[in-house]
Amino acid sequence: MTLKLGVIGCGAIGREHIRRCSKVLQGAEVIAVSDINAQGARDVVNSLGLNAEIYADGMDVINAPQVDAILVTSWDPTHEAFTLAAVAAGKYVFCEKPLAMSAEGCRRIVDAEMTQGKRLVQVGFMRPYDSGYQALKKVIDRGDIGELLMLHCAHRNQSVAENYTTDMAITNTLIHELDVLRWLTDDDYKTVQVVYPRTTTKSHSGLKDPQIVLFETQKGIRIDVEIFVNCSYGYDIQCEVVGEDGIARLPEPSSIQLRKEARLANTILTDWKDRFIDAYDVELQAFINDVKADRLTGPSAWDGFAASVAADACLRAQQSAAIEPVSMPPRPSFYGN
Ligand code: NAI
Ligand code: ISE
Repeated sequence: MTLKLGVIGCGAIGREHIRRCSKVLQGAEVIAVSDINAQGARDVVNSLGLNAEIYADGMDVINAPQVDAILVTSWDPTHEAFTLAAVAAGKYVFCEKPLAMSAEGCRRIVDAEMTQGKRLVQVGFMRPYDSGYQALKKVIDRGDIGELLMLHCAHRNQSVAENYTTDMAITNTLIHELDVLRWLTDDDYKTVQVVYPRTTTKSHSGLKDPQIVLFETQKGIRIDVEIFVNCSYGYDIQCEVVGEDGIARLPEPSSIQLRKEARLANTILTDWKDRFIDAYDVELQAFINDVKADRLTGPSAWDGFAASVAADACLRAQQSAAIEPVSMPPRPSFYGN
């Protein structure tokens, strides 16, 4: 059976996910789309030659009886309402990060899902599907570098739009690290502090950029994450894990090495779409396969909640300049151990 998908949000990642579900992946077709920018929705349907109905309201996509499962790829603040509606309709939903704008919002989704009695939500945290992060995790889990002591990480975007604000560095960007670093270290955050170096002249007014976020985990691992969203030179994700027996680094994306004019050069990617292109394919193929098997295994609503608990503490730390506690409640047995 072909899984019939409805997609809410036809912007940058919406178009990418619609393309991959329609042209690259197996077992699904996009039969319904919606965007508050109706022209954007029409453009994606026409450019891909899809036979998909265009709805004015995302809620109508969710409630359309012919739609089996939902992808939420609209702006961050809309995620909670669409995901709650999909869960209430008993439909599987893949929701892009962040799951909601606060831990409280994520908790409402967790509670709604538990009331339904089965996992219905997968969050679009794609890094655990990236081959580089998987290799790094394998090295850590095998004990090759011994007990973990420190992680040094960076999330750099070439530039961001004028509407990107200082708090979005946490809720929209760092949220990827908040998820993947919990997964890598198999640990939860205990405290967080945010410090600001001088701001780059390439930032727009009102955006403090870069920022450094400093964590201590429950096991006492220290993590520093640089978020630098106007770094100019490229899209660059770094992660170095320091253990007591050695150091492991996230591999660089492969690129041709060029020797020319007395220089040795590698290309640095500039766009998140290219950096994680394979990981997005794998995560959505896993979602499609899992929905067809009637059980989800990817990043859960609880993972979305855990990342948002840490994000809330980071937001407090941005304001207070103090070391803020991160209080993570115990995981319900519903979400496994
Ligand atoms: P975008 O601004 O390019 O696209 C968002 C689209 O959502 C726009 O076309 C907008 O008109 C539409 N929209 C907003 N509210 C809506 C509503 N109520 N109903 C229907 N459509 C609505 O943004 P982009 O970059 O595509 O991001 C979309 C979401 O995906 C964000 O939540 C973002 O955090 C997430 N994202 C995730 C990435 C990842 O690496 N996993 C990468 C980029 C974005
Ligand atoms: C964007 O929404 C993403 O999710 C990208 O992966 C991230 O690098 C970027 O900072 C966000 O704005």
